[in-house]
Amino acid sequence: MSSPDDDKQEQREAFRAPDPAGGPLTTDQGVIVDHTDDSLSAGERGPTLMEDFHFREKLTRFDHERIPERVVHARGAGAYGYFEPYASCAEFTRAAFLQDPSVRTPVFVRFSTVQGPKGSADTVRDVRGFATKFYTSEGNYDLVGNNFPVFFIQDGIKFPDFVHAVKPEPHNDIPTGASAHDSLWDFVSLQPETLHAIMWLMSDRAIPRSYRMMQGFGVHTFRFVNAEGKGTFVKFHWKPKLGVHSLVWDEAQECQGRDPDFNRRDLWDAIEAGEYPEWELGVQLVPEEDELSFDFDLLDATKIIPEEQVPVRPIGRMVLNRNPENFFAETEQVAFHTANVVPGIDFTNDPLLQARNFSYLDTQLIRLGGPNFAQLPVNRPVAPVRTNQRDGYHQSTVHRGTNYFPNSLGGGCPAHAGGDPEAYRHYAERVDGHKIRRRSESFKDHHSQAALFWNSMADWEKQHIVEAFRFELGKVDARTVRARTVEELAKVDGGLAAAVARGVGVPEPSGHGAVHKLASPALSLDAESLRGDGSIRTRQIAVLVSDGVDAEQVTAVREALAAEGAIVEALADTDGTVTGADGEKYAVDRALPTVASVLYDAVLIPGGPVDTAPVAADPDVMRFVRDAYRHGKPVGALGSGVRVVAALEPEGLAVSTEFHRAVSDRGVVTDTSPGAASAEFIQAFVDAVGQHRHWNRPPVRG
Ligand code: HDD
Repeated sequence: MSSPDDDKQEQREAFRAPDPAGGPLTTDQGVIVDHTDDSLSAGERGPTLMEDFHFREKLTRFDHERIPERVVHARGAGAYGYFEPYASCAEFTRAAFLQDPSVRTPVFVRFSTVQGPKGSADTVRDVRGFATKFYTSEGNYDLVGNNFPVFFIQDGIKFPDFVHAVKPEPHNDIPTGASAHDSLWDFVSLQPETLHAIMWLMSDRAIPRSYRMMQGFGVHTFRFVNAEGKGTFVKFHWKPKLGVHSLVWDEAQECQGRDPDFNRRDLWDAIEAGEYPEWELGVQLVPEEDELSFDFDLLDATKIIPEEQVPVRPIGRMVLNRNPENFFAETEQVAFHTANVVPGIDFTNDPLLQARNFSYLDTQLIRLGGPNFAQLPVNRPVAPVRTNQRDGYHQSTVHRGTNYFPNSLGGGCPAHAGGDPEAYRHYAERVDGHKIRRRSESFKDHHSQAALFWNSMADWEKQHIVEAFRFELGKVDARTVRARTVEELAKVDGGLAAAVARGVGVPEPSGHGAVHKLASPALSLDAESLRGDGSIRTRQIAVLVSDGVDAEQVTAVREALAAEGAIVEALADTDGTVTGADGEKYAVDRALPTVASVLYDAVLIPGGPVDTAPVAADPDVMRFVRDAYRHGKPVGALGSGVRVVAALEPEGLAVSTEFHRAVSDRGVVTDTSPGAASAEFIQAFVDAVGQHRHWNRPPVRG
């Protein structure tokens, strides 16, 4: 029996363009072209001729290469992979792809930022999209989620308002990819339902280290339906195997210049290197009878169900193992739609979800230029498609036979499934009520879960949140907007509001205490469950080398770190080689001026018998180490390399130069012994890298 995964592979082969090496260049009509560098002209210096069909076709095709970018989530990166369930979920859902652990369902995932255009930088402060298309045997299922579990508004009719507010200001199209401007904060300060998601936006969750290291959430409460027609409310969670890790704001901003493609490159490189990212799919299940037993409304997408209240139950895993072959054909043309569901998965009356069920199809029609986008290879289901839908722009299927139902001329086909248990049947929810344009009372508490998020943060996370608010509001020109936002924050937490007020020069609110007591420790990046397996696989480690370096030591350390799965690069003033202490040439991977500390997860300064004073004096090296330290990254130093780190002590960097012993202090791992690195040093450095960042350091100057 072939699995949907095999079917998708086969389909892909069928849609691949002919091998460019298989013959000469042709026109779109298949006519062989002998020359494509000069247009057809009347004489050597004469005008171009209209009859040059190759010229006209080439230019026309070029002029029409762009399609409208997505109105939101324009900037993205995607990859293929597969999903497999751990066990049958038949008790809750009849969805075929959640039944059999031996069946792999192919997927395509697109990660994205929201605000910025297609060419904007990756490491902006923003929500990240996490959209998954499952090509199941029963049709395509799209789980179109984000890396935050809550959204900014409760009803989709507000979406254009919210998006207009966060997008660049209409008069000057500023800022690109950023929320730090007047209109967003004006909206936020007047629309307190945004506050919970805003807390997430101000936290480090909004600047992920890697798409491979972020959680995903379906956000809405959906409904599972089993074969007996019994419904169960469900919230979806993706948890990355590598743990959840973030950048710091200063670093994220510098990354925007040093490598605007930081996140998409990271995803691409990891998959190319065979380091396939993996997520566990978990579900929070709520029996229908418990619908009204929470102190918030399950239909309100600005609320989470704390994990402590309803645990997340792991049900399967997803692995991304193949990069697209063509960005436009696949990542750009992929069309997600929340209403793409399969039997066993259904909607709830969440008004945000209901609006999305309209908006996604509508947006694809304009973006992909017509109704036939499901025929594009990346969107094409592996399940057979038989419809009476016909014609339209870009129709690429040659239909035969009748195109209406009922018919007798076509033998009554395609026939209704009738009582076929495989057919999709909407959950028979009982609904009755008056037509009203009014928000339910149960949606009216906007502050207690914003406070829950704040209360759940570690001290260092709270500090980052305060700094983020100060940065964002500090960029807002209208003082009234700053003040009104602080007033709203005072309803979340008095201490937070006061700290923000002090930073942005508006009056501190009177109350300074906690307003709400709720907390969910599982939300902190310090939570054990978000730390991953502690492995250092795919962490980028810079080794700063120079002439006189102990090359033997470097080679051994590199091998030890590579054995743990880290990616180690030797950096020096210039590319090429340095001359080791033994007189041998040692290869350099990159020249320091082409990179920066922000592109690495950790730095190591090896030793050498020569005096390292000249290295310490190198401003590039000092900046590299200082930045790594400031950003909480592990810093390792061996032998005389310790002196480089110690040179930064006057600026506030804490370093132990204890003699001839591996010492690990707040992620600074040193050993002044000359020669080979000890096993203790390697272990301490690996542990420090495995922790990702070290927040308990004194601040450095400079
Ligand atoms: Fe949306 C794209 C996620 C609310 C309307 N959305 C889009 C994408 C993601 C999300 C990940 C990009 C998909 C891709 O990679 O192609 N959106 C969300 C989440 C929401 C949400 C998690 C709240 C829980 N969205 C939302 C609302 C509306 C939209 C309330 C409109 C009523 N979203 C769209 C859209 C987009 C879109 C305009 C733009 C491009 C596209 O759909 O294909 O239709």
